[in-house]
Amino acid sequence: MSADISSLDELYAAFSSLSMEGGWHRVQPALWPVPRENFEPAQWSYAQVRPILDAAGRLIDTEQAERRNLTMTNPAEGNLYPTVRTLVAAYQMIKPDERAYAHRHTPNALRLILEGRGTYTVVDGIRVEMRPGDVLLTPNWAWHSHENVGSEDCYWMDFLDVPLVHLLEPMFFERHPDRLEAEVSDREQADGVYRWEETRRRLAEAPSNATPEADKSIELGGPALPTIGLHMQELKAGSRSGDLQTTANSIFAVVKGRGTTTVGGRTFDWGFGDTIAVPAWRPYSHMASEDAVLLRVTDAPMLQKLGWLRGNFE
Ligand code: GTQ
Ligand code: FE2
Repeated sequence: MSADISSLDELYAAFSSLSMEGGWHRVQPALWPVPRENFEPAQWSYAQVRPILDAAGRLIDTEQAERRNLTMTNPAEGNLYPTVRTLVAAYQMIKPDERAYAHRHTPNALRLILEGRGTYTVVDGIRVEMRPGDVLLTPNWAWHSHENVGSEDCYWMDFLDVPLVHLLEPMFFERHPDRLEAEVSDREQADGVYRWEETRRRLAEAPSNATPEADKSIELGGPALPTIGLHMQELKAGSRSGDLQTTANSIFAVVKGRGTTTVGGRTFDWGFGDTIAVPAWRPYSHMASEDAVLLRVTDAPMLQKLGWLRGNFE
């Protein structure tokens, strides 16, 4: 058989017929010198999204929608889902007397509450009120449901490592057989609950200028989830971060204040509730025009464990 191959054309035809490719013959190289710009810097404005969530609230009830969430799709050409390579962010809203029934999935999730009181999330039988500024974790395979027993619409942001699970394949998902967990107990504090009051207190006590990322930065958890790191970062009015670059993929959520982020040559003005996608290796910096707090959501813990975390900070 090999004796029949006497030209390059025959050689290429021979390995191509076996679903093989010559390393020297690839159309796209398999290795390149520095991270590619596969995802785009992007921003979502909460002021634009909120009325759309309200419209969804009128048109879609929680019986039809398991979750009334709007995911933020990175505008990179051909992309259908991720916000950055490994993470997806979404806005979610729930109205008084609505319930989002219990389910569990292998993707890890967390929520940052934006507005509304009287809404609770139940995570593995522990019921916790969700209040503005709180960050609440829903780890891999934990049952979770949400219920609004108050009188205000509740708005929050979700962050999940679903795109990472898509890449690695270990996806499992199931709805609770009884729709809701039977045994539920109320808690003010629990594992995976980072209250805004505690965050504020920790930021007030944190040292200034310990990182080029912000005036002050504290980590929630250590890390919060095996795949996701969380940092609350404070920039005082008029201050600017360093010029930052990292292999970690990041999503920033605006907890407080106003400012500007420059990412890969794009500049985004932001305010309360906005989201900024900072894909891997894109140079970025923040500037605050008012006292500001950003939540940085990243895949840094995973890159760190694997020896792939590089950059000019941390
Ligand atoms: O609230 O359980 O935005 O499972 C995406 C998937 C929220 C949730 C999302 C989810 C949830
Ligand atoms: Fe979920």
